[in-house]
Amino acid sequence: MKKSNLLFTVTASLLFFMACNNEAKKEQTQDKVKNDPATVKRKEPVSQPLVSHIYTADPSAHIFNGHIYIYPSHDTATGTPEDDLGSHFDMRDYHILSMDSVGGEVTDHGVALNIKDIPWAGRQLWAPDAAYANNRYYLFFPVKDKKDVFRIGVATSDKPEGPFKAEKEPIKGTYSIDPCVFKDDDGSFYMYFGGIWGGQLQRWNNNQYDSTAKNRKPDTLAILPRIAKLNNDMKSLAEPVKEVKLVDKDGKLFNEKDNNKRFFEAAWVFKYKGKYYFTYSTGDTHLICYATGDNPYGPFTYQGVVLNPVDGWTNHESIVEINGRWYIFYHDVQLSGKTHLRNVKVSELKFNEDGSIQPLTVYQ
Ligand code: FUB
Repeated sequence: MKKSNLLFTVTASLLFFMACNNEAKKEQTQDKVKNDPATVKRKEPVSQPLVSHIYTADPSAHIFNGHIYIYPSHDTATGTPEDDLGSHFDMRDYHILSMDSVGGEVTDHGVALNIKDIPWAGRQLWAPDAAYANNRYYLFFPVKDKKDVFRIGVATSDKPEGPFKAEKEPIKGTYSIDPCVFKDDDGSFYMYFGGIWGGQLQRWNNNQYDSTAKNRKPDTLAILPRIAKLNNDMKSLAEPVKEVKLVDKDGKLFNEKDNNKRFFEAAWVFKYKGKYYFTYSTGDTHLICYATGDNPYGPFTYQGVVLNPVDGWTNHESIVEINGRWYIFYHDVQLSGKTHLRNVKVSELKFNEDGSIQPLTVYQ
């Protein structure tokens, strides 16, 4: 090789090496910027809290008299220390919200029921639901009794927004949390309920209470949600409480370790094109999932995710049709950044032609 050619080759290689090195350095810097919390662009929520003057969670939405009524928990900063059983979710009353359309003005109707006015209640008014029957409105609510055992109570009103008057005793035979009262096309009402961990469902086997029962081990069958038909008085169960089977596509029950699919809490049931949709939260994996079945008792076959995790630990959904569109009501912690001070939101939900739900992510 001639001397001049050699010089050209060495210079070209050097320039090439320098260019590559610069590119690598640039990529490293870009990566650093991308991952630096100070420069990370915060994901923006696609929906805003429905109200911001109080904290609200666990929204159960219903259409009554042509208006949208939302029955949420009312989160409050009571100062109760946080623990694994959720003692910091120390709610003491309910406020009912209403609006005429999604995106419209939201009215807070004030205190609809106070824990002081529930004769048997101890502490922690958790996620409620409501129903209309017998020309009255029924508010179903979980609260710990004076022995610190969660039970489900009922209160009545002649108005959807209350005020509600609680019955003297919890509904006989009920336990745990998160009642969801579903009305079937034939007019029958069914109550779904249950929640594990702080919701105490692990303490109930064959409807018998065992205060010493612990959360299940990963390789054992997952605890199942519960159902019972309601009597016409809407204040009592028409039958013993049964388990609701939640199974995979092969008809197999989930194990506790299948915690991105197994039931944790927040049952909500609706009907779409003749099928029953059982939706629920997976709790520690923070998903809202759904399973479908052919009758209110199930079994329900797991289908997939409805709502991906939101900011905060818990989530709790209700899904309703409003003027031909479907909406999911849920909560996150946009206003406070604190697990137990949540705010309710609503987003549109889309179905595919085959009845499957398009999984929703509520940040962009
Ligand atoms: O709000 C208290 C509990 O947190 C509810 O009952 C659960 O569904 C979870 O959202």
